[in-house]
Amino acid sequence: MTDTTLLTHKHNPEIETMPREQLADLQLEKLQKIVRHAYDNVDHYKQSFADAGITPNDLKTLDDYARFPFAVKDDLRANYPFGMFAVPREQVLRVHASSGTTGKPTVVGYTKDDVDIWSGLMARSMACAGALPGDMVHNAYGYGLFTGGLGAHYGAEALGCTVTPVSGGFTERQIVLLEDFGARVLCATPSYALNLAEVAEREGVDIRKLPVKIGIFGAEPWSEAMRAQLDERLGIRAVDIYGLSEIMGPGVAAECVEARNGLHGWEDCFLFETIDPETGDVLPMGEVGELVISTLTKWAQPMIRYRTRDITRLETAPCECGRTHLRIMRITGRNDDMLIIRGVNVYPSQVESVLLGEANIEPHYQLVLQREGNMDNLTVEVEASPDVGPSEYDAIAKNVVHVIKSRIGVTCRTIVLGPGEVPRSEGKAVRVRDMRPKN
Ligand code: DLL
Repeated sequence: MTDTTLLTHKHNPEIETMPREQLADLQLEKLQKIVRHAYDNVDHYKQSFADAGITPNDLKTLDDYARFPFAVKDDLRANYPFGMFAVPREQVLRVHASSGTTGKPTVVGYTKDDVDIWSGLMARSMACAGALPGDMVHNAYGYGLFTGGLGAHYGAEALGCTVTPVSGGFTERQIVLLEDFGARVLCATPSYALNLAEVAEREGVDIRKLPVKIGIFGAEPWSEAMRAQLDERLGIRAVDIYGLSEIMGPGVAAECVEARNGLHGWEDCFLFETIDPETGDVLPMGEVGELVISTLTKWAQPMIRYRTRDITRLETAPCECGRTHLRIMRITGRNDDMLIIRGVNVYPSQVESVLLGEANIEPHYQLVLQREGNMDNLTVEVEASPDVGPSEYDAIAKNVVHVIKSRIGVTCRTIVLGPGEVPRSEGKAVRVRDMRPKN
């Protein structure tokens, strides 16, 4: 059944449907400019290009680009706080930062033009995901140093929406605002959206009957099984959005609500590659590897071949929505989130897909890693549904151990917790508790 209210509005129709050859020409032209800007203004790039024996003059075709060095998160840390800026600090209108688990945060800066381009791309992404000018947008991404809150806020305004800047937390109040303001679009992390659904159920509010129709969810890995849960429990179309602060923030790529099959990466503003994470070699289109992104328009802090650590594959086949920009297929996880349990590679999102298909448990979980002797052991903590009693927990645990072994190939222990006992998320969910000694 096609719901015509879900056909998307194209925010920049000419750009979004530009023939791919024309897009490639545009990319080369912009890339040459930004590479030159980075080289001339950032010591880090001057040095890393010199180490690679290359200068901006060597960039004559897009194929030449594979010879340019990568940038990584540690380069931002090493140049903390403003050493990667390519313009005087006075021209930087805004900074954001991401904390990470260790060490100094990584700082990112934006000129006025950068903020305008970001807002435009975020408006385009939200429209692609099904938002329309005039919509009421409930923005539950966190406001502050995190790019989610302000990124979605400026994007929604640029699209011509009315924004409620609720940020994360105070979940009961969020339900009241959703009811009273009648938002059609909900922006949140998928784990927080699930938390909202659960609290609404507890408060006796049927979110499915509210005007909210579109969920624009990202900032953390999530699975198709989670999408099915969110569609069902919120009565919406849950759509994936991707981005990272080092590159811009949310709005680097977004799914179209028509196909919901991979995120259109905006190639007029970014260049996407996938590489073999071990060798750094560029992979042929369509092969799974680490996503590498270059900014084509970011003046305050250009990123040249930034290694995102995110694992995915790129797809250039035409999409039913008519947009020509490539698709970043669902991000399964990050290199550094990958758990290696007795030689088996496991991403938390794989465990999520398995767990969400099982009866008698809720879609909340955490993976706990412990070292015993020389062995790493994985314990999966799941939460029982309210309608099953503790006498059934043992059978549930045995079943979870069995499905994880048979579907992922890894042996784990399982602990079944009672209703509400797995911590709920207000932003990015914590999926892994690593209790192994730090060397
Ligand atoms: O999470 C920006 C963002 C805000 C994206 C709101 C979407 C919505 P960071 O905090 O720098 O920025 O984290 C970036 O989060 O490298 C991925 O590992 C992960 N991530 C972001 N979106 C997705 C997604 C924001 N849709 C890091 N699927 C990225 C999977 C995602 N992982």
